[in-house]
Amino acid sequence: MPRALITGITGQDGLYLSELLLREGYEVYGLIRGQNNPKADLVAREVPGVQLLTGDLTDLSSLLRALRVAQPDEVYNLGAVSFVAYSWEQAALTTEVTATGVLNILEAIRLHSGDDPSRIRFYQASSSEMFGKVQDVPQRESTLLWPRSPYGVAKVYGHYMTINYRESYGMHASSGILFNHESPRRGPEFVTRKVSMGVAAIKLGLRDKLTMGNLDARRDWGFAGDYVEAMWRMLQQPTASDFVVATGETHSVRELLECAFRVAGIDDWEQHIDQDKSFFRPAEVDLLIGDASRARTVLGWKPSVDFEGLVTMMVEADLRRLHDAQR
Ligand code: F7E
Repeated sequence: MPRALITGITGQDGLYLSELLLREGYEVYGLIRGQNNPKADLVAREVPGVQLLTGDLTDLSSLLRALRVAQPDEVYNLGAVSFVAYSWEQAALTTEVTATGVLNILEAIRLHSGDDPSRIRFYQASSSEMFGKVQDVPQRESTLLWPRSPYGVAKVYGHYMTINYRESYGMHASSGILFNHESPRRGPEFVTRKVSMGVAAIKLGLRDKLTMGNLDARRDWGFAGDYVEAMWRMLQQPTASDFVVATGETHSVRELLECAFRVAGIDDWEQHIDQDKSFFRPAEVDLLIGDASRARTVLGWKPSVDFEGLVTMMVEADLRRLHDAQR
């Protein structure tokens, strides 16, 4: 039975990846941080087969201990301070977890693996935020990185450290440059979920307005359930490498709003939108669109859910959830 250790188990990707690995017959361990973490219950409820270990990406010895208990064949590093807007407010913490945390887990794997650092396969959750002020359209693995937020800068560090450990120690370490990926499990601070929850509440008459930031930003949004499949496929390759994972379609936040309100059957959507400067970012990533042809060719991966399908899935899930809560 193969064994896997996942950091960031409580996030949407951790949950979807756990489901996939359990389906594939893995013994799955999840690293959870803090004392009495309230999200432990969520993991136990959603993916009861996962065994939780306590530890923190900023604490090397806790990572070594987790590796000793889990004895994994594969490690997926999904843990991060992942909300871009927040990264300006807590830049040092973001750096410690999202950048130095990658070094800690790579170093823990190297120390734990003794003579053969390639025996544990490693996945690093890199991000399209690294492209920032984009230098190519669409963005691919070779595009020059130009991050625009402390989060983006931290992810660039993790990305290059992963490549460096592969090249220095022969580790089977792959970096997935994942574009925005969403689902009904997405946290409410991210724009897609904020919109799906807000639109559902407006539809059910629970509120009238949704306050947004920059409506012109464009993102390549895919379904998280599809993207964890790409992560897993990367670690099944004979050699480690880096892959862009994206849909190849780009839409603005305005189009996201239009689509979400349309799914809910509301035409005069602009009347329900306010804008507030506090939701704008000090430096914006204006346009993201990924070229995932390498993932398609080498991993045989392609997305199964398009933009319209994704927005429909999220709005319908929030409508159902709110409707049930009212009963
Ligand atoms: O913002 C704009 C905002 O917070 C998307 C993370 O998973 O994907 C995510 O990062 C866009 C930005 O995601 C609001 O300015 C407008 O242009 O959903 P988001 P993100 O920053 O793209 C990447 C790949 C990651 O790696 C990250 O971890 O939407 N926007 N109005 C807004 N965004 C938010 N959150 N709230 C608004 O009211």
